[in-house]
Amino acid sequence: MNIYFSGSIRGGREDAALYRQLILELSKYGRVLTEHIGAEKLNEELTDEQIYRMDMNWLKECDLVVAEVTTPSLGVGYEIGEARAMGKRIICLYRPNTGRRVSAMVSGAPDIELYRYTLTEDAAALFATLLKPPTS
Ligand code: 6IA
Repeated sequence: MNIYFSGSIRGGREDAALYRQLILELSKYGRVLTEHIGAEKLNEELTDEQIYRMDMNWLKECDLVVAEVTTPSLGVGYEIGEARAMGKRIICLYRPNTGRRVSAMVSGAPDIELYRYTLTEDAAALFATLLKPPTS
């Protein structure tokens, strides 16, 4: 299973370490195509056009999108919208204890799975109930 992990980059990197942990957990269930979202340092060599093309191709290839939506990001919202139009399964994760409120365009969408959590361990337990590990 190819997993597209989506998380804020220019929207703010406050949660980068958390993204790293979530990506590590998700890699138990499939190949995470976007491991760089959790990277401490981002590759600044690509042009915006290259980034867009690369990400849209990965989005087409993926079987599942997992988006951490606590830090609001235009790019994450855009990817969720595109993935929804492609008919992909979308799991959104959100931490209400940060005091932020998730956009109604995510929480109100009937075909987006939205889960609230606090700790990485909670998200890990959630993945265990929602996703199946690869059989071989
Ligand atoms: O609007 P944002 O930048 O917060 O959007 C974040 C989302 O857009 C992520 O889920 C990524 O999939 C995608 N994205 C945005 N920027 C990049 C990037 N490099 N590399 C890969 N995916 C990206 C940005 C480096 C830049 C600071 C030069």
